[in-house]
Amino acid sequence: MVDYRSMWAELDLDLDKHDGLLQALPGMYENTFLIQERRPKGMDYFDFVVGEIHGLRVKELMDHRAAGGKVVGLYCVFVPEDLILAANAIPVGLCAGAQFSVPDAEGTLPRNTCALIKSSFGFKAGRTCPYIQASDFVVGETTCDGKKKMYEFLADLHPTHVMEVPQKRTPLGRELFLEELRALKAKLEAETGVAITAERLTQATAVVEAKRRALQRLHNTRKARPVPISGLDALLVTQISFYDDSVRYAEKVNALCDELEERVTRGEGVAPAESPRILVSGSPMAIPNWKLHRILEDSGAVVVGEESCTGTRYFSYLVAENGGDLSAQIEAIADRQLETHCACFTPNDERIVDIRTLARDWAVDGVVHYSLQFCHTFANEAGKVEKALARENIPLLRIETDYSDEDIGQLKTRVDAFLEMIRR
Ligand code: BJ8
Repeated sequence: MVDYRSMWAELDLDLDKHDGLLQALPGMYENTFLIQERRPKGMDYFDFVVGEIHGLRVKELMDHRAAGGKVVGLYCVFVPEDLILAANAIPVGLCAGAQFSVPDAEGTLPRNTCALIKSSFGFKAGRTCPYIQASDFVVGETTCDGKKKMYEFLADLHPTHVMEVPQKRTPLGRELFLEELRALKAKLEAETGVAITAERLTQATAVVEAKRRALQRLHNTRKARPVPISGLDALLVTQISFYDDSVRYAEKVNALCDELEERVTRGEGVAPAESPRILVSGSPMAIPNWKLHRILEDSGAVVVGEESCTGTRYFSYLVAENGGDLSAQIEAIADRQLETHCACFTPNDERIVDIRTLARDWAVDGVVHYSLQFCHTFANEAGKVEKALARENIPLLRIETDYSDEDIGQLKTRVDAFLEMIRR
C-alpha cells in the first residue's frame, strides 16, 4: 500500500476529516459492487481505479503539474474537455456526489439547495476533495441558479472562471456560447502559456471522442436481453470517465466492451432475461451516488440506460466534419456541446425525444425520473416526460431524493410497487 499522506498534506486537505471519508468508502463499495454476481472481468480495472480514487490518479495530476502542466476542475459537461486538453491541461470532474461533504456547505449555502451543489461546495469548504485542491482553477457555468450562485462563494476559496451558458437554443444563444468558448480559450492560453492551435485541438478532440465512442459502444451492449452488465457497473464506468486519464480509460472501456459483446453473442447476462428493464432519466449522479441504481437492482430490475449527464447526455454527440481550421473547429465543438439536452434550457423538447427513443430502442419496461431535491429544472420536466411516455403506455415513476440514506426504505417500497405493476 502506497502512503499518500504527505501528498494530501501538501494539498492542504483536512487530514482527519479526509480519513473519515476514506474509511467509509471500501465498505460501501464492497456492499454495492463487489457482491454483485456474474460481474464482467473487465470491471477489475474500474474497481482498481475506485480503490485509488484519492491516491494514484491524484498523484498523476500532481506529476503533470510538476512537469509544467495545469489541471482544470469542472462540474458540468457543458465545459468542453478538448479545449482544456489542447492547452496541455488535464480536465477533471470534481467531487460532488457524497452526503459526507453536505454539512460543510450548509453554513454558507441555503439548506434548500440541491445535494450536488452542496456536496461540491462542501468538498472545497471542508478541504476533503483532493481533485479541487490539485486543480489550478475551476471552470464553472451559468446553468442552474443554484450552481451559478455557488460559484460566487467558491471564487472566494479557489480560482474560478465562470462561463455563461445560454438558456435557449437560438442563433443568439449559439453566438453567446461561441464567445464564451473563445474567452475560455484565451483564459487557458494565458494560464498555461500554450497556444491552442488547430492541430492541437484536432488531437484533443480525437482523444475526447474516442472516450465518447467507447461509452456509446458500452451503452449499445445494454440493448441486449439479457443485459450483459448491471446498471450499477455501467453507471460506475461513466462516472469514472470524468477523472481518469482519457486515453487509458477508452482502452479499458473498449476491452470491457469486447467481453460484453462476447457475452451478448453467447446469450449471457447479469440478470434473468425477464427482469424489468428500466431507464433512469434526470439529474446526474456523481460518484459515489449509487443509491437509486442499487435500490432498483436489489429489487430485481436491471437498469439498461441513463438519460443523464452521467449517461447519454455526456457521450451521444460528436463534432461534425468542419474543414479543420481553428474557428470552424471551435464552432463544431460549440454545436456538439449545445446538444446537451439539459433541463436548464427552455424549451427543452429534445430531451423528451431522447427519452422516447431510448425507451423504444432499449426495450424499456418503465422509466424512473430522478430529480435531486430542490432541482427545479428537472423536477419541472418530470410532468412533461410522464405525459409523453403515457401516450406510448410506458409507465413512469417520479423520484425526488438527496444523497442521504434516510429515505431508502421509503424509496424501496415505491420501487417495489412500481416493479410489481410492470410485472403484472
Ligand atoms: S448539463 S444537468 S451537468 S447543469 S441537479 S446542479 S441542474 S439543481 S447538474 Fe447539470 Fe451541466 Fe445540466 Fe448536466 Fe442544478 Fe439540478 Fe442540482 Fe444540476
